[in-house]
Amino acid sequence: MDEIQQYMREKAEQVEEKLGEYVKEAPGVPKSLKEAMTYSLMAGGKRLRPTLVLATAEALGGEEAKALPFACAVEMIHTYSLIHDDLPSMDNDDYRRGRLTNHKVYGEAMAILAGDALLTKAFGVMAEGALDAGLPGETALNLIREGAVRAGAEGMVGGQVKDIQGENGKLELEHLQDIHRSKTGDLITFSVRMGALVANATENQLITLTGYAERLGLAFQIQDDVLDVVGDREKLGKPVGSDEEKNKATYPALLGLAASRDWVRNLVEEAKELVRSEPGIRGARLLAIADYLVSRES
Ligand code: GRG
Repeated sequence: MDEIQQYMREKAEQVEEKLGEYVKEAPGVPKSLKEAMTYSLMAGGKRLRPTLVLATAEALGGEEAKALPFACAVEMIHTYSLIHDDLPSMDNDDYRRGRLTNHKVYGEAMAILAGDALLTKAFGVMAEGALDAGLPGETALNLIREGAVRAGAEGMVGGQVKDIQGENGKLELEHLQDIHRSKTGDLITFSVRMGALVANATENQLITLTGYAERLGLAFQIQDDVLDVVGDREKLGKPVGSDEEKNKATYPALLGLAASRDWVRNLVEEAKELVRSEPGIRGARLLAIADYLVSRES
């Protein structure tokens, strides 16, 4: 395992330990709800978003302990979005992170409520984290407000709505990018910005790191589409350029596989160049995470 994978595993373990504490020490929570929340929260996953919070804070010399609650909060928001995305009324998926989806185990009502509870908890955790870290009141409020915008109707939820409305048809590139900017990009950008804000980033550093995160978010999504197409071809034996492949709203369907891969590489190079060019960022880990995104297989 190379250094960055080792680093990501370590960060994932740290986050998981803290997440476990958050759900365990929850007095007054019905046992069944706690179980459903814990089931999805502790189901593994890459923990990319929390790792970005921690790596960004670290790159600016921030204290990891202060960033950890924010890392956990974004993973709670992400997990809620996955639980709801899998519901029968949305993607109707049976498996997620290698195990049965939340609603398959606990029923639809409990899955909806577990997602609701995780989303709400995330905002409590951010507020608590800001108090414990002694963040200036204005910084804390701005951060929490940004979370509401990026996770909500103007961000991830809005992106999901646009995605649902655009389903079953080929979209223009601009439209596809617009969906992903909010559906997946906003939470990734928020992760990096939280790490930066907790570590007292300067205005210029914040702008630069936002640019890094936006490129990373798009690269992540394109790469996800590429992996999907390659997986369908290799594992399911679907033919290259099948109608099904061409009619999906994905980057490979619009641009072809080679051009999609080139785009990912270019975005990652741009993201890395931004980090390298900004004074005061010790960004080796951020560069390595960007590289990992291009090389990841799942
Ligand atoms: C239901 C409000 C609401 C929003 C859902 C994020 C999302 C929005 C849906 C997930 C569906 C999906 C496959 C989106 C593409 C982005 C993506 C690859 C998400 C999965 O994130 P990973 O790969 O998952 O980081 P792990 O399991 O590793 O955390």
